[in-house]
Amino acid sequence: MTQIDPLAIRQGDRRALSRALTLVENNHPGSREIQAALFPHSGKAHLIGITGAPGTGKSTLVNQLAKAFRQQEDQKIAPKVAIIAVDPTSPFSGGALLGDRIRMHDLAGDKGIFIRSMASRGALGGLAHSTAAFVTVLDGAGFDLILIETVGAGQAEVDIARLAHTVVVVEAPGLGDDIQAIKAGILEIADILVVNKSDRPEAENTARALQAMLDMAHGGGSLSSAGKHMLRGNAGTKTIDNQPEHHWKPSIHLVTATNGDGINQLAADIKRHRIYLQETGLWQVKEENRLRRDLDALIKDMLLLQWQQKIDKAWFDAVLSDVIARKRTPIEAAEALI
Ligand SMILES: Nc1nc2c(ncn2[C@@H]2O[C@H](COP(=O)(O)OP(=O)(O)O)[C@@H](O)[C@H]2O)c(=O)[nH]1
Ligand SMILES: [Mg+2]
Repeated sequence: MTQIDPLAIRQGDRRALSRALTLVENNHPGSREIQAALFPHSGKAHLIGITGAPGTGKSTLVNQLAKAFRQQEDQKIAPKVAIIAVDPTSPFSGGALLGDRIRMHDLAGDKGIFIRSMASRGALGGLAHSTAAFVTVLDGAGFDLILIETVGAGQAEVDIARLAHTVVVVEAPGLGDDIQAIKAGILEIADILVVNKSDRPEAENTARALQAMLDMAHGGGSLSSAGKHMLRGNAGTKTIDNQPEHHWKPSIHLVTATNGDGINQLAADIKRHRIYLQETGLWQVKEENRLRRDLDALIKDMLLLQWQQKIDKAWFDAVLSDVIARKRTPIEAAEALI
């Protein structure tokens, strides 16, 4: 096994970082050491989940957001931005999709942006688990913002979204019955909603339909369609100086990822959400919940593994046969086996 120096990773050695992520992705034993070395330095990054149906423009948007975060005017030092593109459909293990290759090229000139695709294939312990491990490494490596792009389809993606401090759900007009395609579950986890492709005429309708769904879900609020940047009520215009809001109201942003329209406002809103979380103490709560879930999941995995190693295979098969023959209920069987 090749040694990777965690210090080199912390000092910005991109090659070392890439290799570390490959070890993590393959669940290589060497990845444990790296995670252990970087974990104490993690817990600082703002984790931002970007989720939505394929083709809504997530990758294009993430690209633009990364650039916007690097260039925001109210900061002395440009933050370091990492992008994790989780693609459950990608057959290329660890490799980049064509589109991702193109955007890697696009962002290649900026050493403050690191981008990495992750395919689900070969991910031991599930996609959410590998994504969490990726996040630990990138966070510990000193990235200030970590954008996690994931297709908003199933439970795994919801789990990934739960990793994030801020969840951005992306919609776009003209993808069939798009509003119907948004499951209530995904709306529930959205901190910020984006209607991308606002260069298309149907975008306003998509935003309006989304707003109606939001109003049903959250109650109250009014639709303000002034300009391309729609915000629900006045939540977006309020500054969070000494009066933290206790209820975050998701706002809807109309953006055009291809030309950057609305991206700066979106970036600012994401930042505003981070401040909101920190000022209300929710940041810490989320952090604790996330680590607790991680720990629970690991304990479950480990206990199951230990138990599987001890159990008499023939006995297990006999009990399973009883269940199949409907002679025992699964609960009775599990109790007997444990
Ligand atoms: N018209 C228009 N097309 C866009 C916009 N953003 C992305 N696209 C296009 O939509 C397609 C899918 O984009 P991509 O970022 O790969 O979507 P993803 O599957 O959600 O990651 C590409 O052809 C993009 O060029 C936009 O704002 N307006
Ligand atoms: Mg994509």
